[in-house]
Order: sequence, then structure tokens, then C-alpha cells
Amino acid sequence: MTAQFEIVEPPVGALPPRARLNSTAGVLSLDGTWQFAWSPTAETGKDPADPGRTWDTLPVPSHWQLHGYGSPAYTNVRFPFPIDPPYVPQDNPTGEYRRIVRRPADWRGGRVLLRFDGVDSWFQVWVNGAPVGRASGSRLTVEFDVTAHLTGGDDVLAVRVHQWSFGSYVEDQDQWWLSGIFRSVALLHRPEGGIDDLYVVAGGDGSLSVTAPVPVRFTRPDDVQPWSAEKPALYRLLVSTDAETVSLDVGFRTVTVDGDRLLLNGKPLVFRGVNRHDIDARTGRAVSRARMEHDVALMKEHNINAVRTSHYPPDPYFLSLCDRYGLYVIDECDIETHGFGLVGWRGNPSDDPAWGPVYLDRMRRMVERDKNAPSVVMWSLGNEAGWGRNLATNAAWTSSRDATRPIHYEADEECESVSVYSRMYPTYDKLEAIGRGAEPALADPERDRRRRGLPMIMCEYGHAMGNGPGGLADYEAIIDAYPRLAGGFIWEWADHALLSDGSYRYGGDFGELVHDGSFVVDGLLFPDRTPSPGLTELAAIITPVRLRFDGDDLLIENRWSFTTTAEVVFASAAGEVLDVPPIEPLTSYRLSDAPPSVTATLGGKVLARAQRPPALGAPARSGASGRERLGGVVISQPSREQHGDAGVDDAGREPFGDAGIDAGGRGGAAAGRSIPRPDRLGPFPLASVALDAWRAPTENDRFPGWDGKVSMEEQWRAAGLDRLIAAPARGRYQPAGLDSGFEIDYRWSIRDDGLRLDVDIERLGEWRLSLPRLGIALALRTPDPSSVVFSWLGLGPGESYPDSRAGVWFGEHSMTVGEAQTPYVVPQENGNRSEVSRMSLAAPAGTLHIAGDSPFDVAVRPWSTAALESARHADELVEDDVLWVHLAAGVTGLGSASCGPAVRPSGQYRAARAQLGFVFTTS
Ligand code: IPT
Repeated sequence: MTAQFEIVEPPVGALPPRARLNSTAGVLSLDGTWQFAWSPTAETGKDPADPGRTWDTLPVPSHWQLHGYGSPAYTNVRFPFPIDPPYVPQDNPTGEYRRIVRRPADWRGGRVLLRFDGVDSWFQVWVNGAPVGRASGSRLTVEFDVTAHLTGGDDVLAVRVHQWSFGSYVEDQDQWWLSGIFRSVALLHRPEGGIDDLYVVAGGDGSLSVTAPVPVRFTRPDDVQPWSAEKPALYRLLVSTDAETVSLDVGFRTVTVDGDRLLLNGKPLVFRGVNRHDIDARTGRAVSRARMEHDVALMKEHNINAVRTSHYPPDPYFLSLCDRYGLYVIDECDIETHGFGLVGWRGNPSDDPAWGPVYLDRMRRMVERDKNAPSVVMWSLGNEAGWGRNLATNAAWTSSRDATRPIHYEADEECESVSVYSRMYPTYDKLEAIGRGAEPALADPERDRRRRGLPMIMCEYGHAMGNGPGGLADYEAIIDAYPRLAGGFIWEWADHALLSDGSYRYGGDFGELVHDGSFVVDGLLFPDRTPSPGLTELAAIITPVRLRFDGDDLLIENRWSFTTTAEVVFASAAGEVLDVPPIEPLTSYRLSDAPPSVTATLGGKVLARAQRPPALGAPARSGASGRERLGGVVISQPSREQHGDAGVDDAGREPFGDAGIDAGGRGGAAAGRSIPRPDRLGPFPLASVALDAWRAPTENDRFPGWDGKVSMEEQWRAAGLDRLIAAPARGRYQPAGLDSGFEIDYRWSIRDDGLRLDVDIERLGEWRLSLPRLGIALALRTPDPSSVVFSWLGLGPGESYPDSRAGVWFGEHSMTVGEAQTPYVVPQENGNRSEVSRMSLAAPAGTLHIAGDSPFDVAVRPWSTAALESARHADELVEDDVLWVHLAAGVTGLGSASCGPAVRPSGQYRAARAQLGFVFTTS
């Protein structure tokens, strides 16, 4: 028998959707502690009239899985149940919620509404045992008129929520399956003669139209300035009847699609955006206002100007923040049927007329609720729901209801119904072709002509999974070059890991049979909201004020559409303020003979930094002044070459002798006295020195990316880079079964300026693949390696890779080894510092200084590469008493291959030979 939650229908007993309004009429929040009973199946045996006095309690809003009932489950595209719409499994976890409500005595006359802002996924409501209605549409507001049900005394409000319903088939977003009343619940007083709905259209030219279902009074604000994300000017509009006054924050702006240009108030509208889900590591999609405020502040701080509310309308409070602080929003409907894609889109609800009313209801509930938000500049029909008649109908309804906003939907590939062309994760070549209007033609010439004439956005690009994305600067350069390209939205804002037992968990950690692992952890923010290096990189790339050296001249580009640089302070490294006239929006200025290092700041925030290129790769000589040389002082015994093993047995070494000493130094250095491998480097016993051509694969390394068939990890493993066997007598490292590998030659020597190491590495064999890195790893013994202070002259302070180095700058940087680790939720390669010319490691026992002949890459770690590679969660990494120092001639970049293009050739390390020279001193 079909259960009620398997009947494909819009909400029953609910009121028509309407605008979100602040009102003088009464509001009673029902958030707080509710009585709660959970059942693993839909048959709960509970009576809706039972107030549940003896039951458990549960906070509202929340998800029951995060309070010990059932468990979270993560799938990306796949449905976690058989595809048999609209039916759902017998095991359908169900929550019974109860709460005593009382109509406030001062709510005289009128009606009382019960409002739910988010219930996942299907629910039924009773008051005193009498049915009120039922609804689905997890991230949409629904209201019921409960006037007739309330007695004025204590009334029993009962809500039964099922985890699975027909609605689950259209809510297959890439996120945790989490259930319950997860957004606010309230009782609203609606006075007789009140203002139930309002539709305000405020144009960038100052025009204002107010449409209400009843005659209303309002005063038009005068002298208005236009609203934009750069200058979010809002005007409080009070709209009254005798019974009620509602207030709205109005922003005056006009969004237009003008040929293939997207414009706001007549100026280019370029999204420098992120995709944002509702997510908090402790509370799931029940997100506090403080969390939302913090997120918006972080977005503004990192130059982000736009948000796509992937993939459903957010809590309305989030939109009010976007209005106030200035973020352009693509508001997306709660529709995704992605899992049907895995069965060839058979039975996709998007094209099934039986689902039409449900689709339209969802679109209407979004548009009606959010239609007055100035931040909302586009409506999105949903995400990854294939294509079909129901989506076309939604588009048609939306453009007739609100002609002021363009319509977006990525999977309308032929742009039948949308007003902008949208792609996700295009390769650079494809994006460039679209920029030029040279994308491959559609079969239908008429459609092709129309689509070719539309502006284009990337609704998703730059997959921020694990360490990455790399290659963002190249995307930005293409966006800059072609006005048809209106920017894009990074996937995605924050990691979705859930905090459980003190550790960040992802798919599979809750015993799911079917899951998609760490694909849910792909944000620019770590789960604790610490910005990842990817966010720092993005902020530098999308900066509104860009600085670039052209010889001795500094080019200053104002990329704002509405703001001059009058308030931006341009200063030299010495703090001298430079004489730069205000630069008009979207224009550039050339400052001749600029100082070698310039910073642009706005209100104390650094917008951009530029350093004249010669600063990079500056002479590496460190000068050993004030330092003790590492001559015979620290060298007591020679030792044998060891491969990658910190557990070196220090006993039984050959006594130091003159055998093997040779007078030659290499790498262009003056000759010194050759010596065997030393036992110590300054304060640190040297446990091993080994060739280093491997990294703990990043999540981007694990995927081939759009343009390849074999991931970098697979290529590297096939070449045996992860299992090199040392043959010290031959100076070789080769994997079992292959004749390729590396030949390495070390020379240690004592010279005037200290202890010198020359390393010469050559590839053996014909292979030409990229290498994760090429250099050596030193294992230095020290207690508490995390506390060793790591200082360097090079790019910093954050990590950098060849295709991700916009957010770092050349200079002196210092932090502990512990702080130099980037805590990706899934442990992987991290922490590389590039263009380093010298560095030091300071432990209580003393300081070791390392100077390179030429700039090198370095990563310092309190654990080995093998430990980093085998850990699946950050808390599995435990330091021991070895400090690993990875010194490399070069490393490969990051790319975006986990969902997008792989590392571009320019970001791959492919040298056939590497020569490294270091001088070690101590102090
Ligand atoms: C794309 C989805 O739209 C997004 O929700 C997320 O799942 C992302 O992938 C991967 O993290 S769809 C994909 C087929 C490109």
C-alpha cells in the first residue's frame, strides 16, 4: 500500500507561498526543546494527541542523527535506496515531535499561522490530535493556518517527520542525508487587514514599485544610491495598513542580460563567487545565525562577491546578510535528481508530468519567499536534475512572475529556457572557446544562435577538495579576457565533515553501506571554519585591485565596477605611501619607477601585494655571519646511506677516517674537503638521507581529471615512485621489477662557509612522466618535532605549489613545524614552501641553518610521508621523534582533477635531472 509520504503532491492544507516580511504583528518562536520519540520505521505507534510528556527531548532546530538517533549517511550522486519512485524503503526512520503551544493572549482577532522554515524530508502536522496538513520540500518554507485549532489554552502540537519520502527523489544533493526539523518553527499572528504579501521592485535608476494584495501606505525613500555588492546601500521601507506595518530593506539595482553581457546597473556583473551549502560540523544543516554571520564576514574578507545557494534556498536570514553586507546571490531551487543520471535518466521526475505540480510548488515557494531580496540577482531552477518539461514550466512561470531576474540552470545545455549559459568545471580550452563565442555548435541553428549570444557563467569550477584547487589564476585570466564570461563559483565554500568523538568524519565513517567517502569534504574552509590555503589563493586571484609589475612600472588595475580606488592606500614595504590618483572603476593606472614591493590596503585589509619579479629567485647565499660553521664540530662519524627509514640504528658505524675523501666540490662551489655522510646536522642527529620523489597523494592526484584517463597517482605508482629501493653502492633508487628509477650522487664536504651537500639526481630510463617532487628527505632526530621553529626566506607564510602561489609572497617567514602543517581532513601532501633560498630549524638544542645554491621547495613534517599517506583522518597522525625535512628541486602542482582539469603542463615538474647544493651551518 502506498504510504502518504509516497504520494507525489504539493503540500496539503498549506497556505500559498508569500514574501518573507518583518512585521509589527506578533511572532512566537517555537524553537527550543521539544518532546521527541524516534522509530526506525514509519509505523511509530504514537498517537498525535499524545503530548509525549515521558518521551526524550530534542532541540529544534536540529537533526536527530546528530543527537544519537540513527546516523548520518553521505552519498554524492547515488541514491542510498533503490530507484523506484515514488516509493521508499520500509526502514524509514521517523521522528515524533511534540510541543505544547499557547496562542498569546494579546493576539486579538485575525489568524494564527504555523510556519516551518525547513523540515527534512516529509512531515505531517496535528493540533490536539486533529490533522492540520502535510508537506515536503525540505529547504522551503511552508505555513499552515491553525487559527481554528488553537483553544487559547495549552494545545498539543504534533509533527511527524519521515526521513524518506517521494520528495527524497528530488532532493539528491551532494551532502549528508540528515533529517528532522532543522530550521526554525514559529507561530505568526496575522491581524485582520494586515499585509500578507508584498512585491517590491527597486531599479538601479531609483524606480520603485510596490505591489500588495491590500491598499497600503509607504513613503518612497529619496536620494537613493544604487545597491551593489561593492556598495550595498539599503533603504528601510515601511509599508503600512491600519492593522500592520511591515519593513523591508530595499536595494535599488537592475540586473540585465544585454546581448552576451551580464550587467548590474549597466556595468559588468562578474561573479567572483562560491557555492555555499548550509553546513556546520556540529549541527549539520541547522546553522546558527552566528555561523552565517561569520561565513559572510569571511567571504567579504576574502574578496568574494557572490554566492550560489547550492543547491536549495538558504535560511532567509542568510539572504538578509547578503543584502546588508553585499553579496550577489543565485538563489537555487530545492530540486536535484542526480541519481537518475546513473540509470540513463530513466524515470527522471523532471520530465514526468505527474511531478509537475510538485516542481512548480517548489519554485513558487522559493521565488515568493525571496523575491524582495536585493542580493538575489538570479533564480536557479535547481541542480543536476537532467532536463524535462517540469523544469521548462518552472522557468516559464518564473519569468512571468518576476521578469527582473535572469534564470539559471546548468543542465539546460541548449539554453531553451534560461537567460544565461552555464557550465560546470569546463576545461580551460572550453572556457576560452566560449569566451570567444566559438563553442561547438548545437544541432539546431536557431538555438545555437541564441545560446551563442548569451553571457556565460561557471556555476561550479575549482574543486576545492583536499589540497587545491590549483590553476585558479589561469581561469581568472580567461574570465578577464572575455566580457562574455561573467565569472563563476568555486565548488565549494566549506568542508562538510561532521565532528564526532573529537574527530572530523566523512562518508563511510558512520557505517554506511553505500557512500562516497571524502567527496563531501571539498571546501575552501576547513570544518572548523579556518580558511584553507585554497581560500587565501582565491582571495589573491579575485582581488578587486590587482597589482602587477611590468619592468620597473607597477600596473594597478581597478576591477571594481562601481568603486574608485580613492580609499585604497598603496604603500612600499618601508611604509611610504605612494602617490596614486584615484583610479576609476574598470580602468588601470601605470605607476612608473615603483618601489620593488607594494601593498594595496583598504581599511587595514590587504587587497593585493606585488613584488618585482627579481625578488623571486634572488641570490641564495645566506651568509653564515654570526653562525658557527658546521666544520668538524658536528661531524663525528660517517654512516651508511639509508633509505627513508627513521629507525636507523646508530650503533656499529664505521669510525671516521680519511678514506673516500676527495677534494672536489660541485655545483659551482669552491672545492672543499670531501667527507662521508655526517651523523649530525648541527643540533640534530641525522637519522637518514634519502632520495625523495614521492608525496602522499592529494585527492586531486587520485583522479584523472576531465582531460586524462589515468590519475597522476596511478601514473606515479606505475613508475614505482612510492616503492623505490635504495642501492647505495650503485647510487640508485629503483622500484622492484623495473629498470627505470634514479641515479643519485651525494657529496658531503667541509668548506670555509660550513658543511656542504651537493646532490645530483638523474632519471634512469626513458620515462617522461611528471614527478610529485624531486629532491632529498632528511630525517633529523629531535624530541617534539612539532615545536621546532621553522624560519625561511622564500614564498610564504602559507603553502604554495607551482599552480597555487598567488596568496603567498616573498619574504622572511617563521612558524613552528606544527603550524606549517595544513590540517586537511583527509591527510595528504601539504605544507610545501616554494622559492626558498635559506631556512633554519630552531630546537632547544640549537639551530640548524640550510642555504641553497638556488631556490628550492621545502616541506618540514613531524611525521613521514608514509604515515601521512596511510592516515585517513587528521587525528590518526602522531608525531614521533623525527623531524622530516623534504628539500626538492621542484614539485608538481595541484590542479583540480578530483572534479575538473588536471594539473596543466606548466604546473608539472618534469625535469630529467636535478642538482641541488646546500650549505649547513649552526648557531
Ligand atoms: C557537481 C555537483 O553539482 C555538486 O553538487 C558536487 O557534487 C560536485 O559535482 C562534486 O563535488 S556535479 C559533477 C557531475 C560535475
